[in-house]
Amino acid sequence: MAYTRRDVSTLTASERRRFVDAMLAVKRRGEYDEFVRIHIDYYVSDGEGGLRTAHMAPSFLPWHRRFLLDLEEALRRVDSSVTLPYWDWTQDRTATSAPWREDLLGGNGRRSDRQVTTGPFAYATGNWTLKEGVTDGVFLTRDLGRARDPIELPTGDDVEVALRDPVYDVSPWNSTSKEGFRNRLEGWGSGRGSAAWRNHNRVHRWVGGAMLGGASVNDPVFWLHHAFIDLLWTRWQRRHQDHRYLPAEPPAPGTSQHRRVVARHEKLPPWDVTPDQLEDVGHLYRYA
Ligand code: CU1
Ligand code: CU1
Repeated sequence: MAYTRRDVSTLTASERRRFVDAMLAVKRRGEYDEFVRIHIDYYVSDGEGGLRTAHMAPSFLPWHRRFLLDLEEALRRVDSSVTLPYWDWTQDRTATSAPWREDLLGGNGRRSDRQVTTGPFAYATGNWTLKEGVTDGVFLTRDLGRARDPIELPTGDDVEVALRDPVYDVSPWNSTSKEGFRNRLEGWGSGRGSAAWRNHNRVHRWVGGAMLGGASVNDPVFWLHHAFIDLLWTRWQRRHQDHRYLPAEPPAPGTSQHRRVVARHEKLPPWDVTPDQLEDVGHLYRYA
């Protein structure tokens, strides 16, 4: 039977504890750092050659959908009552909102070195030492709201701009795609400074610290953020039922995106699954 993913602000004290305990168990078993490693390995940008699957590409949404399912499966092997909560950052918008509770993800990083020193993922607990990263830092860092150069989380209106677009994605299927739901949600904009960071990208910026860059999985809020992104995809699908994942066919040989993006019926590495197979997951889970 399908299980339910809940808004993090509605979890009970015991649900929060079970989620945290399962995360710590997955970390202790060494599985968590494999997720960090996979995300780093698949952090390929437009400027690099080769196939892009996780970011700056149409498969941004199905890639993360499958990635979340793998982590959730690991959590549920520890405790079958656990599901991934989601963080609705259009509602929970401050550095003391639901995700940042002491008994959930802990709070902001301290001033001097941005080290997270509160909650279950603080370095001093000994339970959350970073092993995989793009830097050698061993402790989790956050800079909620970016103290030195403040930015705001995306609003409901910002999300609406993305949800309103009936077309899933458009050529050139990368970070420069000006239209389409995928990039409006992934959030590669044009222009300088923080205006260029929209929706999904802007949230990574707002959290700061470990959430910047390829090793963002080191902050457990990664999963809560991407669960909300995944929920928004289901809302878009419900609103535009005649529209589907694009491209339906691989870009033709000789065009710039040939072999650079995954079409609807092509395999989505590192899994043996296609975007088509990941469009309907209602038999696995639903959102409350
Ligand atoms: Cu990602
Ligand atoms: Cu992300």
